[in-house]
Amino acid sequence: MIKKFIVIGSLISLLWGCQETTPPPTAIEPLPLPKQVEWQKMETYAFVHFGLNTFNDMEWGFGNADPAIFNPQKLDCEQWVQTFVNAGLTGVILTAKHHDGFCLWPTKYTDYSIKNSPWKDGKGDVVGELAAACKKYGIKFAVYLSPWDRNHAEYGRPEYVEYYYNQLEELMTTYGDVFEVWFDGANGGDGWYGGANETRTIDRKNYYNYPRLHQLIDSLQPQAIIFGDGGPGCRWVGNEQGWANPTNWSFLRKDKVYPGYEKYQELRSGHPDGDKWVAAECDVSIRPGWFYHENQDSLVKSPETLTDLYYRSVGHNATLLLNFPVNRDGLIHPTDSANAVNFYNKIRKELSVNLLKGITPKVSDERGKAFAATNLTDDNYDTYWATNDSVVQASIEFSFAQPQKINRLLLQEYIPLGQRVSSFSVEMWQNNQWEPVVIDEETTTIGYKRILRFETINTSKLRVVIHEARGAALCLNNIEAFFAE
Ligand code: FUL
Repeated sequence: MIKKFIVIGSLISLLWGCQETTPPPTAIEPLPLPKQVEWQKMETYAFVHFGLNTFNDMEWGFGNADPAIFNPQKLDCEQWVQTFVNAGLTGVILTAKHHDGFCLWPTKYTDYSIKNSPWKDGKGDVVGELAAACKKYGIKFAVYLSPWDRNHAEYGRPEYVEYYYNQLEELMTTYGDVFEVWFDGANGGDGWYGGANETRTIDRKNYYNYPRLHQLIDSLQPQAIIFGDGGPGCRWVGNEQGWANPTNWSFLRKDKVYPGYEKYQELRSGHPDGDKWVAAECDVSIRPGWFYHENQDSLVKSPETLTDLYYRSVGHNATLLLNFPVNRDGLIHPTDSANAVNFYNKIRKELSVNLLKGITPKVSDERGKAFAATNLTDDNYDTYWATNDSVVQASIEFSFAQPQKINRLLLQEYIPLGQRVSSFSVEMWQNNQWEPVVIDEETTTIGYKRILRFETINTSKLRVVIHEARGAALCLNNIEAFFAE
């Protein structure tokens, strides 16, 4: 008898052991680098446009404005950063140099900088002050260094490219870690160019020797994500309004998308057959302009508009880069801070009580204990539910003790193993049967994060049905549902 128990016992532990060692699903390329996953988790972060344009009431300075006009009386980078922290923004990207060529740090490579402004008698450093404020308040810091330079006499010639590399190197070695480096796509055209006052066009694909630039950044700041129209770290989303398409793959086709690429559809949706991982970043200004203009004080985006953009950026598998035009005093205008903070509070309120927390969903397939359905609701990013190989259609069903009002659903794929889902739907239990939840956008991709908004339903059961996916198995790490009043 005892022997029998021992045999059964060892059989059980053998089976248990087998389950424990079920290997994870094979990763499906293209894959994000670990730093791209960390970057995407930042979700919302700030942009700051500030410089001579602020004092000239312009968007694109010609490159000939006198540095003497740069004289903010109350500049306080801590005020900016406190606003960002209160608005839930996890980092900030500063226009260290915009197209007019004026530098917000005392670079040794040109006189066209704050060194020659009256601000702090030419001894100030906006880049340094902002980097220090970010450190103090615990958010990340990054820079925008415009490739186009309408001030520089050599712009368009090889000499300017060397100058540009020197500036970049200076920034990358003086101010500590940056999380991103932003390369703008607007390049070449008319400008001051040291007095030549003419139009200069460049070959946008080759002039800057981007591969060399990328190597420089990788060697000095290996954790930094490089932004560009075609990446390589993250991509422009093809509009400056702060939204991505609901169908949004984090892939692009290698070498097909380059600075100045004009197929916006591909930037907005990625490419399902892309072979490199370049997730989208949605940039938008809280005001109509990127730079401060007093006549836009009444045109600051409302918390409601920003909330809508959040759902269409972060909720569409992208990040949201929200710009603050710092004013002539050197401060973020009170309306901008109030709206940004109220936006954050609104999002937090809408997504505060996760109705699925701790519920173990009933799933149609499960890869074994390490990949159990409980991983979908355990609040741990790195545990995920997975299906067995060759199972890409599955249902995930949640039952509630009492009917629940629901109007938001948040889904996440475990992207370290790739982005897979290409079609899914949501259903509710109504009149003793499953009925579709009406969602007025495509339910195709999920990616790092997808958030759906829909008319309030009242149901005792909710299920997500996955119809199609790339690769041989499904890997989702999180599902949440909310009722936003
Ligand atoms: C654009 C620039 O031309 C704008 O001035 C702004 O910096 C925006 C973020 O990118 O391409």
